[in-house]
Amino acid sequence: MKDYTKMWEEIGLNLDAHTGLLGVLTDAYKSIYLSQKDRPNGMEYFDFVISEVHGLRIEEVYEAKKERRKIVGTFCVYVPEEIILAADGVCIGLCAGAEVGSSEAERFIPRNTCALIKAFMGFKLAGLCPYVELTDLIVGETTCDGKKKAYEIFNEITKKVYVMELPDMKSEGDRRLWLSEVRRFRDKMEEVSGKKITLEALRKAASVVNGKRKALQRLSRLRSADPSPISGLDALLVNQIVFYDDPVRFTQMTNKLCDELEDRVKRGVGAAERGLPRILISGSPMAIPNWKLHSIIEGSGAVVVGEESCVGERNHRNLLDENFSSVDEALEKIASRYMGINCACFTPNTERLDDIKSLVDSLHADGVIHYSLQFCTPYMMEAYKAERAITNVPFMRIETDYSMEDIGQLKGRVEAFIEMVKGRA
Ligand code: BJ8
Repeated sequence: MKDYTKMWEEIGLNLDAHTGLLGVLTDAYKSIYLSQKDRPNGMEYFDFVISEVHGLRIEEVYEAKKERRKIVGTFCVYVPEEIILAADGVCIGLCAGAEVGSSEAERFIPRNTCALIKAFMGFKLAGLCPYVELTDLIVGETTCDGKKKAYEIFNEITKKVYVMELPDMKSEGDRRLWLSEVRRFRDKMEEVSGKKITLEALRKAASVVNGKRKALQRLSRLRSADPSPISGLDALLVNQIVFYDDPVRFTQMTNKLCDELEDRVKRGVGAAERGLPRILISGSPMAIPNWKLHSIIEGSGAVVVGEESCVGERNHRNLLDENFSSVDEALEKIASRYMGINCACFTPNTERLDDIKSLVDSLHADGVIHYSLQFCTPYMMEAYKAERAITNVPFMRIETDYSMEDIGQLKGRVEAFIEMVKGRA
């Protein structure tokens, strides 16, 4: 790997801690990812992206910043990427998937906060996220209470946070509120970038972002085959990388991977044997490098065939209707597309239960593991309804965090669950 020390210094990272973090990440990647057998060749690109996660991509974003493009960081799939791209911005999902800087974070937020919030605070406070340092704007949202309140503190620390108000329900009034928030965000992006968002720019952005979604939908459909042509770990990685890779290149490389997977499906070639128990994971998002649950499940003789999660289906399930002929109409379509994301922060949220059921059917899942990050109240609570909704296949709830302390206990539970799934076959 090229020496990026000078760039990291310029960006203001904590160099020693950062080197340590990259070392841990590289070791984890080798043992979890590179040890897998029968991986598609198309994963080489994604391996490369990971090897350059704090290198080449940072360099690209840094270059974009020097060219005066605005760098916008996000933590939620509710933030409309199309508006950021239409203002010639770069949209980046910020680091939030590893147990980093927890003690620093706990000086500002309670110990019993979900790992994702603790991580985004921790990455910043420990000087370990190059992306957050490069941002001109960080866009938060009023989803769960933890995020809402954490953004207030995050703004004190970074002075760059802008919050979109997401309603709790989906009535007509709520939809109007959300549309007004989408318009306000358009105004904000125009102000930050100094560029007018035009119809033409929105059309182009819509096509780029839909391109990514279509490629991911294709990947998702291919996982319905038995044997699955790709491991759950690899598919998860693609769904994580979409949040920070260059969008056009990402789409090309994901489609190339899918071409190869299509061929594998035709030839009956899989990343795992035919007939292995097929598991759908549903619940809280798994930000990179959170590979914990997939690695336990796939190390226990099953294959993960889908993620009903924001790092997964909820991110790409709905396309934006590109049939608009004015900026205002585009904003209406954007608002309505994003309102169709069924996050547990909404009440009631029966649509999510329908999504889980439909994924069990379309992906031919033999079991559902409901995954909640500890202290993630929306998903921990909604697990009750999800369990009652899924009546045709076994269902198990798991609550965990990013630490490795409970690995032994989780393995025991997952193995017992997989045995039960096999027993029903
Ligand atoms: S649309 S799931 S990305 S809010 S894990 S911080 S919910 S306590 S991340 Fe999410 Fe947007 Fe919803 Fe998706 Fe809170 Fe839960 Fe933590 Fe969470």
